[in-house]
Amino acid sequence: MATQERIGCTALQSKVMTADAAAALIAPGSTVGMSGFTGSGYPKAVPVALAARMERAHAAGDPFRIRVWTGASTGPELDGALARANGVEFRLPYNSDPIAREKINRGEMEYFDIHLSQVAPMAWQGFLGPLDTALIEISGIRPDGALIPSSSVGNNKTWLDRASQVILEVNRWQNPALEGMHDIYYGTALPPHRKPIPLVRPDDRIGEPYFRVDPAKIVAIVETDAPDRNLPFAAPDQAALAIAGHLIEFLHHEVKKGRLPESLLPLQSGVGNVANAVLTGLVDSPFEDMTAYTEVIQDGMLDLLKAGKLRMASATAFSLSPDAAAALNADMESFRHKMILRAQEMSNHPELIRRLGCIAMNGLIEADIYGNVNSTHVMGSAIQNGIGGSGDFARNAYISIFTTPSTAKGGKISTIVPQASHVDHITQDVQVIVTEQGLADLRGLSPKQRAETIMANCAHPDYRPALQDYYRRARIGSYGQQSPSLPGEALSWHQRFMQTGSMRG
Ligand code: 0RQ
Repeated sequence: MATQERIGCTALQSKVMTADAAAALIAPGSTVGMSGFTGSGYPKAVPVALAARMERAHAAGDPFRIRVWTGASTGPELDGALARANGVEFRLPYNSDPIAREKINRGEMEYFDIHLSQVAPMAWQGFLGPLDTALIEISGIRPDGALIPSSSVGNNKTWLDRASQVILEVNRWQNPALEGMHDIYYGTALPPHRKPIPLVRPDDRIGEPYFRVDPAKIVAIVETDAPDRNLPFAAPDQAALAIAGHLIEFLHHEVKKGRLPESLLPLQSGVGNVANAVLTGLVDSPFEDMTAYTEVIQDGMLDLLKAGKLRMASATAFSLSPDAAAALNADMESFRHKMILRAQEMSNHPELIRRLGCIAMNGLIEADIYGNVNSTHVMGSAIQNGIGGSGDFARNAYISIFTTPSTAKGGKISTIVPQASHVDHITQDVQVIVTEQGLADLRGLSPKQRAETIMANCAHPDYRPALQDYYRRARIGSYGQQSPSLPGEALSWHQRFMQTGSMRG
């Protein structure tokens, strides 16, 4: 009975099997394209069964590892389980799973970290190799065989098109009212056949609500009933509230100057607690009729939708705390027409971000005094998560904003440093930096003007004198005076941290 409810296509009902039986169809050494984006819509049963199979194989002396492609981060039942089983030889893109992170940083897993908008086009270009299996969570199958997406879209369309075989997880936990919320655009192509994408407002629907799939490729369907797993957001601390305050004041100022309309421009908000605090802060702002063209809909976006401040939100996935996910599920009908989920190559498309004029707001690990931003590597060599969509948005946004507390690790690290130990976003892609200390509007400034503004407005007072001392000496001793630097000394702050556990020395 339940099977017929969610799997409307009778011809496909004979493909229903257990997760163990489906996992047995995945070959060692093969490449699997998984659904999943920030803890939403990832397969929850087959990866666990596959991990158990890998552990049995390893115990018997048979190496069993696969290559994993996803949308972005997933959940513990996928990245955590496979990494724990030592079952991933290669992974792309964005990862936030702590076990996988540890394996990557120990050199036991290869990790290809790319802009999220580029994953699907690169898969089509072919240099990543063939895709053997698509393992995709959906919320149902229609009588005509079309697939109803679940709580993330990610790269699912591409995996379904490219894979030799398809395994589906039909998750009954996903709300049936998700049907109709998605917009799957089938008009993409590789050059020289690319055409302009006909989307001019965040609200535009340009595709269809379902995934197409060749039914002959479906080798297994597994039924599940398991929740998405995203972590709860921490209540915003003083630093997050101060950052939100500075940022909202800046947006006011831009409206007053006539550089932004009163409804602002489509918002993009990155991951994490600070990003969520900024969104929550906008609930009490005077801005009305706002829109979001972003990657993920997090708790703060729901608050804005509920408050009627946000007219609509376009994204590729939900990234909701368990409480917010339950609230959304309980009230899906009233939210449904205000949200659109698209493939990540659309939600993050440079052409669309540039056309719409998004206001991009992303977190960082460290920024240097010139405004080069490191979003990914701790001490220049250990991956934290990945570049995610931050580059897609930062380079193409109308205003590119980065937010961070001015210190990390209880004050032992200054997030403003003489030279970034790794650069993801060059100075040209970084227009505004905000810490709890203040905001640096870097637009139209030369490198030296940027350095003075960042040190004065963003650095923590405990580190400001040392930064200013370094800069003063660089103004004298540097080889050139466009971006004064003392290369021998610039990374000494990181060395000091690695030797003593603090940048203070
Ligand atoms: O680690 O929890 O072990 O202490 O980094 O830092 O302060 O909790 O900040 O959650 O906002 O994440 C850049 C990682 C910030 C995130 C980053 C340590 C810090 C802590 C997290 P602990 P916070 P956030 C679109 C946008 C790239 C992808 C992106 C990110 C941990 O924003 O992944 O922008 N961005 N996507 O202690 C050493 C420093 C540090 C540091 C912070 N300078 N040195 N450790 N940490 N600064 C969305 C998607 O793409 C899906």
